[in-house]
Order: sequence, then C-alpha cells, then structure tokens
Amino acid sequence: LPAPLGRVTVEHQQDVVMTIMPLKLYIAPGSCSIAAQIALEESGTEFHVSRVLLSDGEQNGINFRAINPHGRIPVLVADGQVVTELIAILSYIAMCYPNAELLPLDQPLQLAKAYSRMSWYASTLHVAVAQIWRTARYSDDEAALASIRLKGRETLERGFDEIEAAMIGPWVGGDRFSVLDGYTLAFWRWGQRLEIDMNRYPRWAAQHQALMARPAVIRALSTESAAS
Ligand SMILES: N[C@@H](CCC(=O)N[C@@H](CS)C(=O)NCC(=O)O)C(=O)O
Repeated sequence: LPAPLGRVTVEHQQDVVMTIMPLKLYIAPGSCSIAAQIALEESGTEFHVSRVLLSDGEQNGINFRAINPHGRIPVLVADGQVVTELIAILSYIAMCYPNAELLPLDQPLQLAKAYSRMSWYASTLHVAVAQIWRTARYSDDEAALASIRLKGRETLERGFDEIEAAMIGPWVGGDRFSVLDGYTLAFWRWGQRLEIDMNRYPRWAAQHQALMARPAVIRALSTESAAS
C-alpha cells in the first residue's frame, strides 16, 4: 500500500497497516493547553503545534469546530484521530511514553489520586475560571452575571487554598513529577492574571519555581510565546 501523504512511518503488522503520523497539538497561548505542551515536551516525542486564536473566536469557526465541535482547546491529533479534553490528552501521552513517568502507572492508588486531582481541576477549578471569564455561558440573565463571576472567584480562591494545603512537594504528587504539575501551571498563571496574591501560597510557589526550571517547561513556554 502506498503511504498516504503526510504520514512519516508505515508499519505492517500481519494484515493490519498501522500508520503513524506526527502528533499535532492545537494550543492557545495563555490557556490550559500549556499542560499538554509540557507533557509532550517531557515525553521527548516530536510534535507539531497549531495555534488557535481564542480572542478572534477562531475556536467557534467552522474549521476548528470540524475538529472539536465543543470549540475548546487543547486538541491532540494522534495518528489521524482527534482527542479532546485535557485529562484524556494527558493520559494518552503518559501511557504512550511510559519511560517519561508522567503518571504513576505502576501504583494504582497514586494513579487514582492523580486522576482525582485532575478531575477536580477540570470539573471545578477550570469551571470557576470560566465563570469569571466566560460568565455568559452560565446565564442569559444579565443581572445574574456579576454574582456568577463573584462565585467563580470565591471557588477559585478556595481551590487555590486547597492546592497549597495539599502540596506535598517538591511536586504536586510528592516525590514524582507528573502531568499534574504542568496542569497546575495553568492555574498559577490564571491566578496571576486575576491579580490573586500568589505570595499567599509558599509551597505552591516552590513547586512553581522548580517547574519553571525544567528544560521541557522552558521549551513549552518558548514555543507558546513564539505562537503568540
Ligand atoms: N473540559 C475541557 C475544557 C477546555 C477549555 O475550556 N479550554 C479553554 C482554554 S483554557 C477554551 O478552549 N476556551 C475557549 C472558549 O471558551 O471559547 C478540557 O479539560 O480540556
């Protein structure tokens, strides 16, 4: 069989033809996609980045909606298949590159705790951020928007206190670095943008500092800012 255009490797396995395309990650600078970028950089795999301009509403255009009908970032395209939702993307990367040890795949209880934390990030903390910056998503009633925004901020600040209290160090999950550390960076940056006093969180600040010194994180941030 001829290799379809754009595919770099073709492996034949009995009758099955597996095609491997370079990974492609759709990102938006400043968004939670930094967590997926960091995981990919840590894995050591090659990948391409494609920027989506949220400020221009590109996520709602027909081209991007054809990729992710939810109109959200990040999106990973792996071997021609679209993977949406950060938790799914981070899990996929951690499982594809086990040598990078991006999740405690060999420790069921620690793994469950990592998923517990990621789910809370996605379903509670990230939603609180959306209540602040995407308030209209939560009500058509103009009069309700201010209180939704306020509630979002309250939830976020309570959540930040919880992050601090649970920070074992040096990493979010303790001794072992994981995809959670990169995910946590998204919240640190949003906290700064929302002018939350991040000095209130010394243990989290130490994790943040250690994170910023990792070569993979430096590469991820530089790719992100080049895409801005
Ligand atoms: N549940 C999704 C949420 C993703 C999400 O909301 N991403 C934001 C950027 S951090 C986005 O794409 N926002 C576009 C918009 O709100 O229009 C996930 O965890 O991946």
